[in-house]
Amino acid sequence: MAVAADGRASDGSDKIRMNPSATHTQEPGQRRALITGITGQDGSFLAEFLIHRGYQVHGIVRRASTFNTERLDGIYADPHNQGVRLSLHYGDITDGAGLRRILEQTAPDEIYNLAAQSHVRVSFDQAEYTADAVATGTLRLLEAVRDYISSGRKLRMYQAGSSEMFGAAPPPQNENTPFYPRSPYAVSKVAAHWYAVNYREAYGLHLSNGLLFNHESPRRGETFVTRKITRALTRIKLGLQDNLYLGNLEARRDWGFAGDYVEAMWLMLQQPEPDDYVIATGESHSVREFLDVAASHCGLDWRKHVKTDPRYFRPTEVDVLCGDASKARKRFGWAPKVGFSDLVKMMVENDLELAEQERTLTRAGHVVQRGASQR
Ligand code: NAP
Ligand code: G4F
Repeated sequence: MAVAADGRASDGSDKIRMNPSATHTQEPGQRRALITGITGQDGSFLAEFLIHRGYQVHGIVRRASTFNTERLDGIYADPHNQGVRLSLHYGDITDGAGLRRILEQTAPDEIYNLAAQSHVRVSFDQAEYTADAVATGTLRLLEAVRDYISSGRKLRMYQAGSSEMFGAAPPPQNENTPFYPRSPYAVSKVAAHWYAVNYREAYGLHLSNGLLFNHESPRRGETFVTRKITRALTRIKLGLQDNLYLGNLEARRDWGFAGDYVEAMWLMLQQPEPDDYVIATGESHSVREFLDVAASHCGLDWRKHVKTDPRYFRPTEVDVLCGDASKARKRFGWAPKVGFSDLVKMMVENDLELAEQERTLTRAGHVVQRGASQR
């Protein structure tokens, strides 16, 4: 059962508009944003950020047999109420006709293309689908946007690029570093990047590519390594699990806080000219170091609990990512606010609270369902 922002229980079916134009509410002069991938970590932070700035936010949600709007519960409001600022629309980045229809119906001033099969390891198992969603999905959206602006309508677009595109290129990586992708996901993001550059040059689109390094939060999917670690160590601390199975502990990533990174997406679209920007903290840490800091917050020795499972190794790994975001700092003053240690602490504290809830329910005899796999 999903719970709406007002605490009201909802079966969720009324959250997503089948015909958005029928219930469209718009204040005069209010800016409109359309977000693909709104149900993901970044989509939920971005939607909150834009609503806070007075935007009318429209989000594309793909149909699933289970709830996939939990991250939006904090900002969801009943669409029948007046002045509702968040509208959700069924759609899929693999369905071009649907994307066109939503574009026409929502008439956004800004589009943020965040939809993706975003898991690097999974992209080796689902390479064709990853390319369809990440590369061709971006192309579908660009084609819809191209036709939309051809009648003189204005629109700005953000394309979610990734530090994975730099792959094996040595650090520090900046906007001039050549791409050397190491996974089907990264190759697809490189393709999406170049589609975006081509459409910007060919059709005069105000489109900026963000080259974002890893960014995390308590809303991070539980199969990415940071959240997998904080979920597992906090459960181990409370006696709910014994071991944590991981892959390569030596990989280094430039980890920032997702809340800081969505502001950079917005800032890119507020610039007079479109461009491409690296967004990163400039600090790199290994998975092993992440374990050290998370375990020290939990008062645990992780070496007693962490075991290696070769399933989590990748056929080709990205060893070191460390970004140089000086262009974004100079152009629009962006800098990360949350540092590595505070980020880990924030995630551990959140997951400790979840583990405590789970332990309380378990002790009371309830069966607690855990959604995430250990992937
Ligand atoms: P995420 O949590 O995995 O969210 C991905 C979003 O895309 C979800 O809303 C997901 O919907 C949606 N999606 C997946 N397949 C779709 C499809 N076929 N049609 C429509 N929507 C689809 O990812 P994130 O961490 O928020 O990242 C946002 C974007 O930034 C992604 O493009 C990612 O590749 C990129 N990126 C992320 C990072 C990072 O460190 N987080 C760094 C660089 C770039 P469901 O909820 O239904 O699955
Ligand atoms: O947390 P990860 O799965 O993130 P990865 O591969 O860096 O990708 C994330 O960041 C990208 C930006 O650079 C995004 F574009 C992408 O969408 C995604 O958000 O893995 C981080 C590192 C890897 O080197 C991996 O091999 O952690 C290592 N690792 C070790 N054990 C593990 C595990 N990763 C996962 N997911 N699970 C493990 O058990």
